[in-house]
Amino acid sequence: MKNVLVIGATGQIGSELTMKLRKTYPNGDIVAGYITGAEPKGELLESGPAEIVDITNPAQIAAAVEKYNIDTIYNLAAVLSAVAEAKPQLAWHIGVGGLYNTLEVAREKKCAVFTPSSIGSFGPGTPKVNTPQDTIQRPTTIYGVTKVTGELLSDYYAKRFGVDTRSVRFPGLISYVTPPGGGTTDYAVDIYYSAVKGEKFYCPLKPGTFMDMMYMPDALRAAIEIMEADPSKLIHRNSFNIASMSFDPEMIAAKIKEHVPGFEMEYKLDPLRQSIADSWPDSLDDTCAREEWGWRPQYDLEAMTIDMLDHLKSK
Ligand code: AKB
Repeated sequence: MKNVLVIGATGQIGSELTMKLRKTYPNGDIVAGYITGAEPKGELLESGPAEIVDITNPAQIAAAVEKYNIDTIYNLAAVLSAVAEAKPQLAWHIGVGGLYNTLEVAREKKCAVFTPSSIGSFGPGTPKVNTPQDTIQRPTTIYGVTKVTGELLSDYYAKRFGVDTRSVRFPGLISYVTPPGGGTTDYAVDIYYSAVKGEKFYCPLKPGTFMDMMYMPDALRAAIEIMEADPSKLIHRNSFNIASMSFDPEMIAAKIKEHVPGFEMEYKLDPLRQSIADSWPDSLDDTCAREEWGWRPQYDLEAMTIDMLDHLKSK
């Protein structure tokens, strides 16, 4: 990996991944692809090149790939699960149409492509606990439908055209840098902001709603390590289960209370988010990622909570 295009570089994952890629590959061009209205700012803008790359516009993707002699594309454009239910056509247009545009450019220009899948690619028929790598994927959300389609399309381009597509199924991602927008797992980010501001947190999900979650530094490392993995060891491609922690609202609230004793949480259910969360697994089995490319998480709930609270307090 030398010259990288990050599509969606100003989003929740992109803003941090672009910076990490720039530090990891200081001799390459790491291009921040953004859309009008979501321009890069500060360090992200100043530390490397940036181009307007709307994933629904194949000419813009191709122009950036050509201009910077790109060899790897990180496709991070997505409409998250809860917003996707309100805008299913847009979710498909970006999630599947955008991926198709990216894969076609990658086929012509011989780029590798990373497109994250999600725990949302599973559905109510999937085994809920320790969800295996290869299992039933019949999601009931449009977000999940786009993710399963993305996994299949990416595998197809690898098999049919030799495009080096690889990816992971991200759990809910937790970070103190760029807030997420419109996801089902977002409560696990918002809760830290409320705790640090000294506000009561109103939880949109009910007790006992378990989902896999991951601290952003682990997620960024996974995204780079899978693209650096020895291809001869990979049995799977799109997409690998990865996991680091699974908790419900009670557990994260109790952990925060250990560090912020006055913290309070009340339940104020959001039926849409609850129904989405109920259709997703409680925890994934990531044995294949561990065996095929050495995946190991570094943060558990305790380590993440300490780091999140420290950073948000100084923010
Ligand atoms: C969402 O909640 O939509 C995302 C995801 C789990 O993919 N964070």
